[in-house]
Amino acid sequence: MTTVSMLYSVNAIRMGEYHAGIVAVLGRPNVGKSTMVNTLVGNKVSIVSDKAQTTRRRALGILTKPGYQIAFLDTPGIHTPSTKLGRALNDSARSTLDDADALLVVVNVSQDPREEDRRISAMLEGAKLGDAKRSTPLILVMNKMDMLAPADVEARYKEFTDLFQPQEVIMTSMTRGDNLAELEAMIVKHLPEQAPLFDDELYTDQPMRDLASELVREQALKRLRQEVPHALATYCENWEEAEGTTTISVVLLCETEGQKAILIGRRGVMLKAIGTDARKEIEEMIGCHVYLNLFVKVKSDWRQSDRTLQELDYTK
Ligand SMILES: Nc1nc2c(ncn2[C@@H]2O[C@H](COP(=O)(O)OP(=O)(O)O)[C@@H](O)[C@H]2O)c(=O)[nH]1
Ligand SMILES: [Mg+2]
Repeated sequence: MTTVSMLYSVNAIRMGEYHAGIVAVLGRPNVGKSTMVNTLVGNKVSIVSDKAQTTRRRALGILTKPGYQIAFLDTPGIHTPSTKLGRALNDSARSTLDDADALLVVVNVSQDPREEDRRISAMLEGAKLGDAKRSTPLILVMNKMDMLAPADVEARYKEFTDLFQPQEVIMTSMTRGDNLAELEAMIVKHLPEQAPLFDDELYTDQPMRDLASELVREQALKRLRQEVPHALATYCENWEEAEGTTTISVVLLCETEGQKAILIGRRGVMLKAIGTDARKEIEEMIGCHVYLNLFVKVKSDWRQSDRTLQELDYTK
């Protein structure tokens, strides 16, 4: 009895000062945006690879703690588009800004600011943001500190803060785990005082089918070189649950017969390896035995097809 009423009163006090909001995560490809969201949320919300254009849909990653809830909107990076897919990814990153309570701009400190960093800065200042939005707090996350020579810290700090004019700056290493708790506290400080926006059991807004097909793509990206990664899309075609086993069919869509041959590999070795590792990850995610079927399909120029981009949900 006593315990229950004590708990109740603690909650009641906290509710009054609960902080919650949506944080848009921006930055050019490969700087560590998805790694950051996954690490802070503690679950795989977005897949990670060393290839550009790995993140293709806006994904919400939700971190709920007793005093606060941070909903990260992980975006496809802003980059110079050469295909309709590229343009759709840019538009998706831009539209994220309107929904955000705070902006996190992630940069790779081991390199100086690039053209794509400047485009993001211009976009943040530019006409696309209404006056009201210009006051949205901006936190600059200088990531990959583990790769920066100490002698370059000062110069890099100046270059990036000059470019983005942030309210706050933090230097992190996602792979080493440096400054993650500090980053979390910094974000919370800028969130409005309000009740949680999402159920506390939810860590993402993505359907399980999409997460499963993304886990297949992640395993494929790990093993592919050059052209194929950009031409690869995955989608879940079927999902059936029966007696402790879930049967899932995922299609790997590519653009040429040559890419298909690479994806399948000699005597099917490549596809088998992708399937084995993806199945383990999916089993861990849904907590039951999985039977995973993979199919490779070819559709020439799907990245230029509005209809396919819509079907794949890459335009939202
Ligand atoms: N050395 C180093 N690598 C990192 C760090 N953060 C992320 N990475 C790596 O950078 C690559 C791109 O990461 P990802 O999160 O997919 O970047 P995104 O495109 O911005 O979402 C991956 O290979 C990550 O493992 C970091 O702090 N240090
Ligand atoms: Mg990403």
